[in-house]
Amino acid sequence: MDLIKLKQTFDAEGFVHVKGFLDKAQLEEIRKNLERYKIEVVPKIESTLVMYEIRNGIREIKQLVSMEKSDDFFHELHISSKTKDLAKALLGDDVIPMDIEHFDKPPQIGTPTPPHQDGYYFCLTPNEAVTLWVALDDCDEENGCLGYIKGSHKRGIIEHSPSGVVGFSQGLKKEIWNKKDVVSCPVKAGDCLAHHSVTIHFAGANRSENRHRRSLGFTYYSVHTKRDEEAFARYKASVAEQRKSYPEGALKTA
Ligand SMILES: O=C(O)CCC(=O)C(=O)O
Repeated sequence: MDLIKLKQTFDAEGFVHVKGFLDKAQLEEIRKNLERYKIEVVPKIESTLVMYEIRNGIREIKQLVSMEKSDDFFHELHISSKTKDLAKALLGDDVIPMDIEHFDKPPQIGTPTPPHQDGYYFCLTPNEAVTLWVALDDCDEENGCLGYIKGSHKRGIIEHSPSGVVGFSQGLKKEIWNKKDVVSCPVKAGDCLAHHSVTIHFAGANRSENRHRRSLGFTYYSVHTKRDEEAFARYKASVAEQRKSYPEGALKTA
């Protein structure tokens, strides 16, 4: 991995595609532990940490939040040099590991991810953070790969509004970008897409017959940033309010 080149692309475009970030054995180990986590850990954790997609009588996990807090394997992965060194190189700073989240778009029922900036959720000043989105399946436009707005990390944080989407509570309502800057990012299982916390990104629905679109998102903040506690409290209140209108079963029952 040429970290200097990756940082140049990250700084210029707000995201970068790292091909073959995980080797076959690492990918298999993570997939195996994800399945173990769903069976052993999910039944024990609080309901807000597990979100489901529900449609046509089918209910499947769509997101698992803060996995590093409830499980040693994911905790070790979060602080491992594999992911942390990439985050450090891209931000050009020491980093604090914040969160590991699992995202799935189950086949046929996985809904779109609204366009958003992670930084709107993080509420940091300055907004210096990175998400390493590591694909656990091959992803393309049919099963809902990520898309980015190239260069949008230079625009600062834009006002979001409640989206009503389970797990992505805030979104950008209008398309306030140029079509030529939209980059769709198909990836292979084991690849990593790294995006800056101010980069606008989104994903389509999973329209495939039987292909899951699983990933892990590793979030790291720069050590030189601070959370704006007032803004964060407003964000949390909005999430809590929206949870009341989530469909029955979208969160795990205790
Ligand atoms: O997986 C997705 O659809 C969205 C992921 C995302 O928004 C993120 O990792 O910041």
